[in-house]
Parts: sequence; structure tokens; C-alpha cells
Amino acid sequence: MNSHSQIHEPHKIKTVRLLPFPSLEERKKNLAEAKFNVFNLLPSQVTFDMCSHATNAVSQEQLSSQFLGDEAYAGARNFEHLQVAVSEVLGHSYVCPVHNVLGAIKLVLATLAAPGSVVPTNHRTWIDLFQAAGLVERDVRYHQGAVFTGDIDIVLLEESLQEGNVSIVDLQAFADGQHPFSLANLRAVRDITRRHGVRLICNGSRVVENAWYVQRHEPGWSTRSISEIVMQIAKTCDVFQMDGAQDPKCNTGGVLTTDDPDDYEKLMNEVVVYEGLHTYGGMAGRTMEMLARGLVEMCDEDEVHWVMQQTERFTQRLRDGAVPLERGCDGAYIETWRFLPHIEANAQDTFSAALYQMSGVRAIAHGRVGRDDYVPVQIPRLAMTNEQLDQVADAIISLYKQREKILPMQLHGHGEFRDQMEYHGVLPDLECHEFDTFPYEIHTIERIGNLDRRARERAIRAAGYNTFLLRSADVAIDLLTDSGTSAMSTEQWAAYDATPAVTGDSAAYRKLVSNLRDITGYEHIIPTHQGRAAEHILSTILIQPGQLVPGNMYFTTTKLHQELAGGVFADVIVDEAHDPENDFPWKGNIDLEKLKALVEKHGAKQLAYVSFEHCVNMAGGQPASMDNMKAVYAWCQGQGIPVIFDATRCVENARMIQSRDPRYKDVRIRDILREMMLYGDGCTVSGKKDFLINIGGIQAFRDNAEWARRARHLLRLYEGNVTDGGLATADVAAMARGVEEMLDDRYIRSRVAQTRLLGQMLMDGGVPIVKPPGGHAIFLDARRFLSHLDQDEFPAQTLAAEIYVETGVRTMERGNVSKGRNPETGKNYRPALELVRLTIPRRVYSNDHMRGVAEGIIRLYERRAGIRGLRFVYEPAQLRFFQARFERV
Ligand code: P70
Repeated sequence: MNSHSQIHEPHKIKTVRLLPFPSLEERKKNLAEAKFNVFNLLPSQVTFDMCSHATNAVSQEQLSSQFLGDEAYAGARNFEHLQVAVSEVLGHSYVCPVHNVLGAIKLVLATLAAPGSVVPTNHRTWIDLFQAAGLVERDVRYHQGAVFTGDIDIVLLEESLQEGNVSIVDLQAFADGQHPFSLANLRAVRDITRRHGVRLICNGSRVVENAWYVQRHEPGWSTRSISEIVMQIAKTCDVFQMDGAQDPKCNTGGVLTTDDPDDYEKLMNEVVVYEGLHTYGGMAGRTMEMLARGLVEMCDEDEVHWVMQQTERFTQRLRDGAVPLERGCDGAYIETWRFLPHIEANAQDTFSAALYQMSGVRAIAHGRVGRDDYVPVQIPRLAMTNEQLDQVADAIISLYKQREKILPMQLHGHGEFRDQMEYHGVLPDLECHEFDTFPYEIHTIERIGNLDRRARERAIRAAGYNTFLLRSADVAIDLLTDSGTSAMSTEQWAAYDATPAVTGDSAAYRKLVSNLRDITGYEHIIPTHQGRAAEHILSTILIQPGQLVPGNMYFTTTKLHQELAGGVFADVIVDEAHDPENDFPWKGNIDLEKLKALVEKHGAKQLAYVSFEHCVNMAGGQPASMDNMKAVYAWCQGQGIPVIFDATRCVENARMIQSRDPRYKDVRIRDILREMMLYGDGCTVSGKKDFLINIGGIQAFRDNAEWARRARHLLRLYEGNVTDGGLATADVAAMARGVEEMLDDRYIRSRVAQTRLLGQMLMDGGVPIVKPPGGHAIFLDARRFLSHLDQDEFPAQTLAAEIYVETGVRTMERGNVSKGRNPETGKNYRPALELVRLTIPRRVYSNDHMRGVAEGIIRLYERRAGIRGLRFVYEPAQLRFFQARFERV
């Protein structure tokens, strides 16, 4: 088991699905249109949909398997893969595919249960199907169980079998979502059914959760893996059924599996009647492929522990809030008769409607009217963070506190099943629950590196103590950079997939131009393949050899291109930026006096332009104030000096203005950004950061048509078409969509809050960091962290390596190694700032990941005295930080 699996997810986010946040007014209208039955709400009307069936996030491998369907009618390769997965995971040799779990049950009842016979069972979920097949269900569940409440009452079962007229015993792992059985009980049942010549059928759609209970609570199983227990459960039964949309995290589909050739033959002959051919059973080829992959992945130990931890945490929080519930395998089953004792009829639908009205959360009771009185609040597997779940729990607790205000609804239309119910209602006057968390759900995940400490020690030694040389597969949490590491949204992917490749004009390009014109107010929008391509073009057209380029601290690639064009960089950032302990809120500001002094000394003509970076990377992600941008621009206009932004992190800067400048507290991010851009004549952008894309950049000019003409000329020479800058058209489309998403106030608020949270946790642990926390990263002050090391023992390089060994977290050195040697003296520069950067990718990590990072670094800080420095064993002449190798002193 992963040592940190309880602290944070054993995966990171690969793609996100954006969540809608309807207003109270919209929710009221939606509810009325849905006839007060939440079944009728659309996904676009629901913030958190608390349902675990087919709603889970999947791994990127499972998603990609969706594209491997060979869609043959007979003998598809996908079916062969399904057979292999079943034999590997469940241990059964025969597989009968079905369209979903109902298909599986129907087949069993039609082939293996004698008409009119009695079916002893521990669940109530499928008893309608029993009745329809002319079978009589008998509840033989042992209702007094403490943990294994799904166990069978052996005496009762024995009695039923002795009465005769039984052909199958039908069990459910985690019966009705609430009752796990023990392996000992299952084996006892199997012994009895064998003795009576009766088949044991088991629905294992939630076998994994049941296996976790066995591992946790059943004597003798604590050292066995989830895989072993799952196979034990399956092999104990004669026929095993699985719903593809539960534990295997498929979107539909299912299987029946067995070792009995005669039973298989019966099932196989029947499957053609109701489902499809015996090699696809009513599933698309891609569904079989996803199911096959999901079966194998569902037993991943770390993932199971994470999912079950979420359930325990969620139900515990509700219990602490006194909410009456039954804990389920996948969430909390609300006891609505105790939640709403004053509502006599239809308490379930009344609860669901009230919860939606006050929070936008949906919880649905499915099935037959009057079957039971719970409303399951289920957790979609892997799709939500703990923080989101805490807030959903808080919404329910808040509803519980105001439960007396909830009014009965009048039944208007009804049928046998819950989806048919319609009501007339009076909207109660409820206090609403406001969410303050990431405005997206997890759509796909990527498993993260999972090495133990000794393996990490070996990995960093092999990498010459240089985090650039580590394999990403060996990294647990990758904070090397926020560049190109964002999780794209499903909307971005949809645009990406739908965009035809062209080498001319395109809808994607037009959309990018119109969106960016609207966002920046700039007329000329020129796509580039990334930031440094725009920097090259800008420097070439605006710098005359020998001219100065003042900037608010340098960035490596920016400065390099200025120098290649013959320019000389001049630092005009405020002094506060160079002091890591000064918590001035606008450390990205330009010191106008320094700028004026340059003009006085050299003349305005000697200044090519002012290079003004938003949320200055090298200063620690520190913002510039609106007043500073205004003042610089006003003065520069008088002097005829252009101002060009590096708007790579412009949205983070806008959020800093929103949170730190009271005048902008209630101004939308898009309006703040538009005003910021007013105080410049153009910008370069590395789109790989705030624009929420993995590749791309922008060169833009307000209205200077001559600059734009020359820029496009260079673009054609060096980069690609004027409509793509060398990007795939699909990536242009993803960027056009990314710039819309980046302006969502909830998104950018949660993004910057995450960085601040990491900074705060480190500061609370006494760890020295650059203050105040920046927009995209936290910078550790390695000089103070490792104060016993000389700077030529490379404290920041050492610290980055030690952080990796301690925590599996990858960070980046920004100090003596990065700065290099003075060519004149041959000595290291020994810069004032000796930092380690913890850069946070966008939409990729949860706050639990951040907690894991902070705890690990605080642990390291406590034992810092024993840490030894590094010396070079290999030192390249140029940009040595990328390839250098070290050993411990
Ligand atoms: C980082 C990345 C890139 C960047 C930037 C600002 C403010 C331009 C660029 C260049 C990647 C990086 C680059 C060089 C050394 C280390 C890391 N910053 N302006 O991790 O854009 O990469 O798209 O060409 O931050 O901070 P691009």
C-alpha cells in the first residue's frame, strides 16, 4: 500500500468537466419545470450529481481504450480482451457479455431458476425482476449483523432449502449498497448450496467495496490484497455478475462469469434472445474494451483505499452533523423518515427537491415507489475531491438544521416508479449553501509515481541530484513547472477533436482572434507555438542594437531574446522584490523612479520598450498593482516609449488585484483584465500557463499595424502560418476555448487560493518561504532552510533533491546553479535569491495533494541539520542547471 495513499489521491487530474452553478432563481425555475422531481433535471442544471452509477472518473488508459473497439459483429478482439481480464481478475473461465446488469439478472433467472421456485436472497434491489419471472423472493439476510450486515442467516437459509423448491440462492456483494458480507459467511452459504445441489449466484457489482470490508474487518484477511479477496469472492460463487457501470467504472455493460461449462452453454444460448451474440452481448466493442480495462484497474489497492476513505470521511462528517443516515459502500443513505419526520408522504422526493433548491446538489432515490425510504447520496468514484465532498456534506447538514422549514409537496402525477412522480410544490424559504471550491469535477485521472523512499534515493542518485533528470514516472507530485501541465476540460477536448487540420484560415483561428480581441482590447492577435517564439519576434522588431530594455526583473527566455536582438536588459522592479521576507503586496511593480533615471541618463530614444511582466515569475509570482500599470503607462506615453506586457500570468495578476485592492473587490476578472491591458501597447504570452493549454502562445498589438505586419512576416519565416503560428489547428481551438475558461471567477479564485494554502501551511510549519505567497508558485528560501551550507554547496539544488527523497515531490532549483558562473572570474555568481520553486499546475492537484507536500517539507525542515550539500561531477558551460550532475559532499 502506498504510504501516502491516505493523505492524498494516488493520482492526479488529467481532464476536468466544468461544473454549472445555477443561481437560486434558476434552481427554483428548474425545479418547477422538473415537476419537483430531480430525476428530470438536466446535467447543465446540477452542480454536484451525487450518483455513483456510470458517473465515475476513469484513468487515461481506460478512456483511451474507448477508441480500441473493433466493432465486429462476431469474435471481436475486444471480447477476447474481456475474457483475459475476467480470468485474470475473477478467475472464471467462461464469460457471457450483457448490455448491463439487468440483462445479466434476466438471463440468470431465465436459464437457471425454475419457474415458481423460491429465491433466498440478501437484497431487495432486483425483486421486481424475480416477481416478473414468477419467482418468490425470500429474505434470508441476518439482520442483526454488526459490520457484515449483508451476511446470510445460515439457519434460515438451511430451512428454506429443506423446504425444497429452491434452484438458486441469489446474493449481492454490498447488498442494496449498504450491506457487505463476510467471506466466511459466503463460504458457509456455498457449502450449504453445494450440499443441496442449488446454485449460488452473486452480483458483484460492488465487489471491491465488499473486499475492502473483508480486508479491514474480517479476521485473517488483513494481509491479503484486494485482488486476492475479489477473486476469492468470485470463485466461491457458481455464477458471478457484474454491472459494468459500477466497480469497473465503465459507462454501461456487464458480464456473467462461471466455471461451469453446462451453465455457460445455457447462458450463451439464451444471450442471443435478449442481449446480442455471445461474443458481444449487447455491448459496443469499445464498451467491452473499457470494461476489460476497468476490471483490471478496479483492484488497484491505492485507488480502493482512496475511494473508501472518501466514503468514510463523508459519512462521518454527516454523522457529526447529526444527519440520520445509513453508511453505504459508496456514500450516505439518508433516512428521510427521520430527516423529515413532519413530512408524511413522499419524504424522499421532498428531501431531494429541497436539497437541490438550497445548493444545486442532486441526490435521487431510484426504483419502485414505496420500496424503501432512503435517499442515497452517492460519491461518483474518483470524480470529486475531499474538499468538494466536505462542502456537499455541509450543504446537507445545513438543510438538516432548517428541516422544519421544508413543506410537503402535493402529488400531482404518479406511477409505479420514482421517475414517474410529479408534484405541485411551494418553495420553502431556505438559506442557501454557497460552494467555494474548484468549479470542476475530475473526468480522467493519471496515476502518479509510487516509489518508496529507498527507490527514490536510488532515483535521485541516478539523476545526479538534479530534478530535471528524474523520470516523471518516478515522481509522485510534480511541481517542476506550471508550464504546459494544465488539465484540459472536456470542452477543450471536444473542440480539439472536432477541429479539422488545415494550413489556411480556420474557424479555430477566427474564434481565437475574436475571443482575444474581446479579452485584451488588442486588434492584432498572432498565434505562436509558445512564449519564446513571440519573444523572439517582439525583440527582433522593437529592439535596435545597443538599446536598453527595462523590465520588472528578468525572465530567462525573455532576457535571452532581448540580448540576441542586441538589447541590454535593465532591472527596474521595486526593491522590495529582492527581499524574500518583505511582504509588500505589489512586489511585481515597476519603480518609476528607476525608469525615469534611465531616461535621464540615456534619453528616451535609447529605451526600446518597457517589458512589463504580470505576476513576476522570478520574483515569486508577485503581482503588479493597477495603479502601477496606470502610472507607468501614463509616463511612458509622454516619453514615446512603448509598454509591452508579458501577459503569461495575467489572469493570476487580475485575481491578486481583485483580492488585494478593495476598489476591485466586486469587479469581474474579465473586466479587471481588460483594464490592465489598457495600460500597454501589446503583449507576448506563453499560453502554456494561464491560458490552460499544453502548448501555444500569443503575440498581440493594440493598434500598431506596422508592428503586426512585421511580426507576421517573421512568423511566416520562422514559425508557421499566420493563422496557427506552427500550432496544430486543434491546439489553436483548445487555446480559443482555454481563454474563455481562464476568466471564470470561481476557477481563478480557487487556483490562487490553492497556492496561498500551500504557502500558509508551510509558514505555519515554520518553513522559510518568499512572502507573500505568489500566484503560481511557492518559493522556499533555501539559504535560510539550509543555513549551515555555504552557497557554493548549492543549498537550493540540495533542498530540491532532498524534497524529492523525503516526499516524491519534484521541484525546481532557482539559485546559484541556475545563475551560472561569471565568465570573467570563473566563480559562481552566488545570487541574492537562493530558492526552490514549488510550481502548481492548473486544475491538476487537489488541496489534499498540497497538504501532503507541506507535511513532507515540514518533516524535512525538522531534520534539516543533518543534510549535506552537493558538488559538481559534471558541469555544462551553458544553462548548466538542465544537465548538471552532482554528488553529496
Ligand atoms: C516556467 C516556464 C516560461 C515563461 C515564463 C514567462 C514569464 C515567458 C516564458 C517562456 C518554462 C521555463 C522556461 C525556461 C526555463 C525554465 C522554465 N516559463 N515568460 O517553468 O514561455 O516556455 O512558452 O516558451 O514564465 O516558468 P515558453
